Amino acid sequence: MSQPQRPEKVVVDFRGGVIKPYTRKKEVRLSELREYFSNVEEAEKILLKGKDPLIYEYYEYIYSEAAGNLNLGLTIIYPGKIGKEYYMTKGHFHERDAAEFYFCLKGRGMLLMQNKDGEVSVVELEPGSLGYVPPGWGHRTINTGRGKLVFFFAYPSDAGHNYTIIKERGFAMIVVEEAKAPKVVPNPKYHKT
Ligand code: M6P
Ligand code: ZN
Repeated sequence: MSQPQRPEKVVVDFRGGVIKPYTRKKEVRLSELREYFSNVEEAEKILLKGKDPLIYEYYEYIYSEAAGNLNLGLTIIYPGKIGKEYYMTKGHFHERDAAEFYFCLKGRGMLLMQNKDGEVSVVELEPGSLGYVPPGWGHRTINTGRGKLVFFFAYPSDAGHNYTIIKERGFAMIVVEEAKAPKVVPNPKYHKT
């Protein structure tokens, strides 16, 4: 029989934007994200100059991968744009019917969601707001502010991440700066099927 599981404590450092303890840290730089941005040429130009900016990083606390548990963590998206498009996460669907939430601690952003029929929904994030991703909705987070966007997340441990759908089709909408303000506009590169 497996060992009984023991409760644990995790602390969020509101100022530093890190959780303790964490079991995994991942940094995502432009080189890993180039084809996710609508202006790939602009991304290539930056990379050719020898720059590879850090777009986002996350700290995950994985207690156990076994069904019934929660994975939680903290994501920091840095401020910036590639062309007109704000820095953002790759975005993914869950493999199984599993929800997720994003609780914003710092900064300004948007949680962009899309279901398998291509229907889109946007939740604006500012400190104190919680974006709820229902099962079946792909999700991406975008930093539309001038400082870091920091949010806390939790999702079922057996949710699984599917990146292929977003990588191949993109999101129907993208978030760009227009007249100094964030605007959600149709993605010219979106493939519905
Ligand atoms: C949040 C969570 C993670 C996810 C990360 C980055 O922190 O949803 O599970 O990995 O965002 O998003 P992505 O994996 O789509 O780049
Ligand atoms: Zn997710």
